[in-house]
Amino acid sequence: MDDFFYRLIKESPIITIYSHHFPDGDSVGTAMGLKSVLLNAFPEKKIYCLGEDVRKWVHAFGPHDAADDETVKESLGIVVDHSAPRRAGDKRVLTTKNLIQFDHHIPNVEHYECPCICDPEAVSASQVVLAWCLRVGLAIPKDAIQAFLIAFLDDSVQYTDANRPADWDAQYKIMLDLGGEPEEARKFAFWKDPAESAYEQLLLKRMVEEDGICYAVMKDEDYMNLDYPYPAAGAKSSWLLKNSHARAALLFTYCADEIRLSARSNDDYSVEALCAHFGGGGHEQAAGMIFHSDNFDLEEILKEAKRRVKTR
Ligand SMILES: [Mn+2]
Repeated sequence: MDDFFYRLIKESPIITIYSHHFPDGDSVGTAMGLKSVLLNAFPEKKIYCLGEDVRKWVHAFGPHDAADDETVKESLGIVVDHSAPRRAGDKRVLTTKNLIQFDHHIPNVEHYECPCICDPEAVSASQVVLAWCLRVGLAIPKDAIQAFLIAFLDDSVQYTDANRPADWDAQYKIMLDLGGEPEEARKFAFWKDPAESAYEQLLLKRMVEEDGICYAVMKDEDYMNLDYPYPAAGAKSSWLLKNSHARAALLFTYCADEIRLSARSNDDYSVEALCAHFGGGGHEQAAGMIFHSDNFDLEEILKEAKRRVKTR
């Protein structure tokens, strides 16, 4: 697969790279880093990063590129950091001449029908792309390793120091050895949008802590009024856990007819088992699920979550 991807890229004069809908730092940083690696190796190519701009990541990487429909149709598309076309930041992803994918999400029922290099154990998609670049012998320019490092740090925030994957340090070291500058990267990865600080204050007000768990239920208008993006709002569960004394934090975030549960835990409390009980999944200490108004019963979920505290 490594060589197949390399050959396809080498043979394609036009390349479009796709971050996901409501992008996080990993999807944009991976796309921008890959663009830099490929432009460095193949300066004659036309390469475009396509997707949505959000303030925090424009601050770190600058805006996405613009490409017309014809260009997209003639291009090799490269999907990064998401598993299904529905999640793409630019829906023209399915109109490309060829399509390949780098990811670290466990493929869903709904997924891209294209060749994929995927490592579900990886902390970040940037790590998957970087590993491929190194395996096929591509040089990593300074701005690329910086983008990959910012991406990696951003996807790392979903873990606490206690529950981050065992190979986190090794991956971090690889990026520093390649010239990544951690202080500089942190300035961007942890740059705080003033809207985020305001949202955290709101979360603190809403947070309920009882019987060993804490939870908050956030509505569309809560983040929209602050101009704070939904994916960022929905991912504040680790922050919630850190700011409580609970064993598990459950963050419910509405987005139109969906209610996203993002759950995090500190010790041997398995939020994976909790989410699986309702049809979701993830990892022991970082799991989630999407509910819809017809299958969302907050009381039932809280009851189950508390029961699991008691049966320790
Ligand atoms: Mn990611």
